[in-house]
Amino acid sequence: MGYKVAVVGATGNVGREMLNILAERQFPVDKITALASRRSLGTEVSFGDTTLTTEDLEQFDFSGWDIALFAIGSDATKVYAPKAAAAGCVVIDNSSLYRYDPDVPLIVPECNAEAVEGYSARNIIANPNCSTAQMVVALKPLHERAKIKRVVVSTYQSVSGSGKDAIDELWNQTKGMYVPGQEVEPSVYPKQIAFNVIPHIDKFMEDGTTKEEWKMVVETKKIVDPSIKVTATCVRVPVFVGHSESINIEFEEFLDEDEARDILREAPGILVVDKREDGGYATPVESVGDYATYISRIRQDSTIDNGLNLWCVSDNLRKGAALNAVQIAETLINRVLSKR
Ligand code: 11C
Repeated sequence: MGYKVAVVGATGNVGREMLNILAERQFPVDKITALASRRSLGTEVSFGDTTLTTEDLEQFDFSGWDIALFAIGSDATKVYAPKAAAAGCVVIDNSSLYRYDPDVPLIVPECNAEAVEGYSARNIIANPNCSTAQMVVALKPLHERAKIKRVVVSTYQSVSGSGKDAIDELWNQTKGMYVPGQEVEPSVYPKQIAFNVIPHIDKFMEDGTTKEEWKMVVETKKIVDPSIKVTATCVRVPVFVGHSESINIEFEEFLDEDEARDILREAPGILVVDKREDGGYATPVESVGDYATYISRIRQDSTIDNGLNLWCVSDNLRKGAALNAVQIAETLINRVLSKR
């Protein structure tokens, strides 16, 4: 049996990846539509070997549609997600709008697939922030073995996390460095991103952290365990696609680095690349276009009793957004819709 699936925001970076991944994974689709704002109306997007012409989101009637994958900003989501949900279509939302709503499950299927059953309270399921998604895939299997007390994470996040204009800004600013008169002033970012790093993602909170850092704290608690303490520093780096994270973990119990490596090798969604030699680790360039979250540099932290360090890399447009959303849709089908 197939399903009627709408991709909302189909012309954006994440929307296009959603269509690619639905096709790649042979998602059971009976009918598919690509929806976009008036501005992008009529744009053609690929779905496997076929081409879809975008339809007008504003006019669209979601009645009779099973699943809508939303990849638009929070403001537009606030208007259209409740419309879709009220029409009986389950919304899987990539924005941050509903993530912290207690009636909306926030899901990374490798960690808390069972939470999908809570979808019916609002007919909405939330997809986490990209930097959280890849981290919790690594934390969950380790937490099950040795109970995590505290995580200290620093991120190295690619510009694709800020959308197409940011990709253009990095590209044009980099080229402009070498061409007199073609220098590109910062516009998407508050400082130069080419050949630089910026310790600031999303808006500042009152306590001096940023919203991106806050999201990593709150979302990890909701997805894995509210008892885990997380402190984060989120940094933008001049990389097009692929977020990296340096993660320091303190456990309740001792966990040997070799055992941790074995646990992660067996864990769903993870590929361990961890040879202690030149190039024996993953970098964001290698993660592009992949489903896996790569884990490298697994090692004991000898400054505390029960500590480990690791390096975590993933394609932020895939596991951090589109892939996770499609995996949620698959989980919804397997655990709920197919049983009706
Ligand atoms: C970034 N993590 O890299 C952000 C993008 O809450 O879904 C995704 C923001 C979000 O800028």
